[in-house]
Amino acid sequence: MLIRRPSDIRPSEITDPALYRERRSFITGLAALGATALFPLPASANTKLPSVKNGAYRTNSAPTPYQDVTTYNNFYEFGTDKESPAILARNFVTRPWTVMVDGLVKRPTTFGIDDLLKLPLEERIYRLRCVEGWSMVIPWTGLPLSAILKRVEPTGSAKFVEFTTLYDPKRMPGQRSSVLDWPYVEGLRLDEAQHPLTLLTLGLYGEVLPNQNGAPVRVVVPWKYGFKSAKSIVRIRLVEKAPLTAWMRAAPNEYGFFSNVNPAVDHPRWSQARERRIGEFFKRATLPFNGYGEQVAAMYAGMDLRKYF
Ligand SMILES: Nc1nc2c(c(=O)[nH]1)N[C@H]1C(S)=C(S)[C@@H](COP(=O)(O)O)O[C@H]1N2
Ligand SMILES: [Mo]
Repeated sequence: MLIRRPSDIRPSEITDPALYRERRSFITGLAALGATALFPLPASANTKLPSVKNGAYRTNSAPTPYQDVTTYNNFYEFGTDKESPAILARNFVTRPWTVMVDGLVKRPTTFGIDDLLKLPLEERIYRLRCVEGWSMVIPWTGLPLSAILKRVEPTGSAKFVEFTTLYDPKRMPGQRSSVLDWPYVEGLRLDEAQHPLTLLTLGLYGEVLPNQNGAPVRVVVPWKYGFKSAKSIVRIRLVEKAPLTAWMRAAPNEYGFFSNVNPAVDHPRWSQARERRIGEFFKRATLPFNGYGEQVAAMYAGMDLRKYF
């Protein structure tokens, strides 16, 4: 494999899933005592996913408990309330699965999911801030999207990247409702897609992605509102013009193409100044670019971020 690990990762930093599992076995213990109603368990334990910890991407905050990460979700293909995805995606089958990377590239390639899983993966702790005002801190496993983009060789006319979620109403019951114009489409400017923070994500908490979190593969773009991080993607297309995203189609005055986390620009129906970290009681101030400004602000130099919201 030609993709190399960044040189700053030492082998001693290999993830120890036992650390994460301690808490889960505690919960399992409680379940055995009859506390299942308080701590509903996932239907089955997911497969471990080996990775190397990339210490360059961590935070002082404790990760959001696995239980919250996997039971409080936005995934409209499996219902519009936060609890539905964990229930309705339980039996979602993610094999076989391919991701087609095409459009304005020299080498269009279809990646099989099991080949992606064999690449050298990293674990990075990212905060994810939902446009609705909550946030989580999650240890994600994946690889920089830039590594995949490099392999397909974007042509000079490629300016944007479009992500498309699977469309299959038989398997995704939420798609039988017209709450969105399916399939779910998202997009990034090419430089954003190539930014080292943008993670093609295959797992969390040292396991393959739970279905409700976008199995088997999604993107995570931590300086943007959560909806930019499209789940269960089947196609990544390099294009010349900014893709028309599912949310812009649904409500163009509420959701812009960029959707960088910005406490100074309110959503038309609510303030974006504060957020509730799931598991915490008090709200906290939302940071520009979700706290990743040092890494990403330069990409927007000179842009009016009120206009390009
Ligand atoms: N295909 C698809 N991707 C999606 C969504 C969706 O409804 N469909 N919801 C988005 C929103 S609004 C958020 S906040 C995040 C939530 O990711 P999580 O459930 O893993 O925390 O997924 C995003 N990706
Ligand atoms: Mo969201």
